[in-house]
Amino acid sequence: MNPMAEFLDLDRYPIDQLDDPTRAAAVQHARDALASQGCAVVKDLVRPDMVERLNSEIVARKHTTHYSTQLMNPYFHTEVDPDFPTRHPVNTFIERSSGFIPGDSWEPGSALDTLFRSPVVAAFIAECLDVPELHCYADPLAGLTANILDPGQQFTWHFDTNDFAVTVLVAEASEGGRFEYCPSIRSSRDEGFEAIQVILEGGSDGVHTLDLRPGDLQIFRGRHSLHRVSRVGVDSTPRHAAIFAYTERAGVIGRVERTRQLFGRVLPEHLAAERDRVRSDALID
Ligand SMILES: O=C(O)CCC(=O)C(=O)O
Ligand SMILES: [Fe+2]
Repeated sequence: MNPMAEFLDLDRYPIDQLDDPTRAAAVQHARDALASQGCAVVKDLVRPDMVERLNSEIVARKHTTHYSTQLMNPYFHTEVDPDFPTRHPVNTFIERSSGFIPGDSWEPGSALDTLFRSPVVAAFIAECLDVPELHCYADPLAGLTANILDPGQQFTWHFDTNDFAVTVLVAEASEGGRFEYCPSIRSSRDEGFEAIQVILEGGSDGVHTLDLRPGDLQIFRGRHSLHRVSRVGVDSTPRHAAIFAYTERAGVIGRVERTRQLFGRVLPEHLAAERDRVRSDALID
């Protein structure tokens, strides 16, 4: 039996059986959703008892969460840029008040780390994204994280630096804490500032709200799709999401500035990687 059987509903999604037509159908379903929405959800992939276990692991490490409350623009910047008008996405700052449990909080052998490092899971996600192979993001802090939104917190509108993110919702908020996104609001050739500003000022045209439940796996292309997690109600239960970061190339590591912002510290690996960095596009960040 595949060791992942304890973690995943392999009856419904036999992702360990490369030739199984049910697996092929799940891949096709995800590819279609990614092509049309930039977002795919594999419903109930993680078994309910495993979701409970993952949540206990998160709760046990919650004291290591790095919370940062700041006003930021969609590019994670916090300072006014005088080269842009006042009413412009670059100069529109909204509260982000969530936190991350960092990668070095999970010891090898923990359930969350095992799921993240499962070759069966990575190969399935690679196929869904139609890329030859995926490697676990080598960043020691940002590779495997849990995004924590406690009552009253929100993760405002932003773009991800990575081309895609993989999320498993582990505990949902009883009020608020919904994942909302605007597919392809910018592209590598067009910043889409006007449309972005409309959303930042409260517009809802083109905003999708995801029906995400604990145990669902979400694959999201967040480089071009503005997205947020809406405010968790003050009387709500907290929202916990495991975030698995993968890269197409092996050995990729995060930026120093962003790492400090998200985790409050950097490791020597980050400083070394900063020296020989190659960017894939020219978008602001
Ligand atoms: O918690 C989530 O569902 C995703 C949060 C997010 O957008 C991010 O961490 O970049
Ligand atoms: Fe994001």
